[in-house]
Amino acid sequence: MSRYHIAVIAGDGVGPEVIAEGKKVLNALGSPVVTFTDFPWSSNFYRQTGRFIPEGGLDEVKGFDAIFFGAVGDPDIQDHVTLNNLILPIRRYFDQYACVRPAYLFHGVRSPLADRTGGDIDLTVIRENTEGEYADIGGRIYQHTGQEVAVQTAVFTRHGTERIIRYAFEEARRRKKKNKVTSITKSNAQGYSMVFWDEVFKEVAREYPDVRTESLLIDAASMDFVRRPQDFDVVVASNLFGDILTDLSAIIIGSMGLAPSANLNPERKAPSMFEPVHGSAFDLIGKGIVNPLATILAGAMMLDFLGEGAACERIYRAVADNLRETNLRTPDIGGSASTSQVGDDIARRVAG
Ligand code: GGG
Repeated sequence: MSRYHIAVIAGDGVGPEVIAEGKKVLNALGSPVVTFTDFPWSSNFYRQTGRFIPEGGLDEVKGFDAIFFGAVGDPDIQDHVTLNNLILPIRRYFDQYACVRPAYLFHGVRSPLADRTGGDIDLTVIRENTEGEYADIGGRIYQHTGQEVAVQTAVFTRHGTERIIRYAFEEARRRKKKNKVTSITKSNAQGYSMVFWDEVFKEVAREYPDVRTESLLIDAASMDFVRRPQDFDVVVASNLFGDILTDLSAIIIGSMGLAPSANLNPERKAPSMFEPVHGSAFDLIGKGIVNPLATILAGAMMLDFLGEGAACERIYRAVADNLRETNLRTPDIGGSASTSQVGDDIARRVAG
């Protein structure tokens, strides 16, 4: 029987609440056996120790099969501090360059878009996860004077751009759905980096003559996610554009609480990390009503990546059945159930 050792970083805000339900569902599987080791890395840990991740912490996590992550963000700490000291270093250290964010409109969930029903939206955004606009390069001078200057540099390497675009084409083949990749840039205004991205996209596309392609500007793509979401299959975008588009893809399938995310090191030289797309949601902390399904689905993605396709399928089916058959759901998708009631229902279905 397979046994997987998972490093758990519940993090901030509602992170511990959703992670508890994610673990509950993974434990309910029985097989494969998933064991958890909790790491307290978070904004509270930073307040206590002065660090988000202790010295040598990442090397400690390196030996695990995967990382299960909750959320990051704290009302009293600037967001760029939490991000740049917790989640971004993990993505970079383990070269988790492919951020995979599927968006599926489940039967029984209401999309805010008119006339869209279950299955109408089924796309996945592949977000470049280690460079682009999130490269921590820049500076400020003459702060708090009239001459103040701030510079932030986006980094697009051939290595990084080629590999994420290639990953997107492979994903289109793997999904066997519309067999299409849409590339997102802003190359009409960003004449260096994004024109470069467009060129690499065309080059890599030649290796995949069986896959249809489309290139859109981010502004047009945002409009089209609302106007014609059914036309998208795999969408590949830079770090920033992928981040923004996946809030949009989450809300058109009904809720941020339904959107899982995988930060993959596809070569498996280091652990990959699985988390909900949503953040720490300060307004929901401690109320017991945060939707755990994004985290539960992230757990399913984790099993799939570990080679446990059947276990992944059991969790997906349990979520789909819950949403189609019951109103046992949290308030963000029109129910009145608590976080743990939803987790209990999914766990019961998974245990079969
Ligand atoms: N669970 C994901 C999370 O906590 N996200 C907070 C956030 O703002 N993340 C930015 C990012 O994903 O790059």
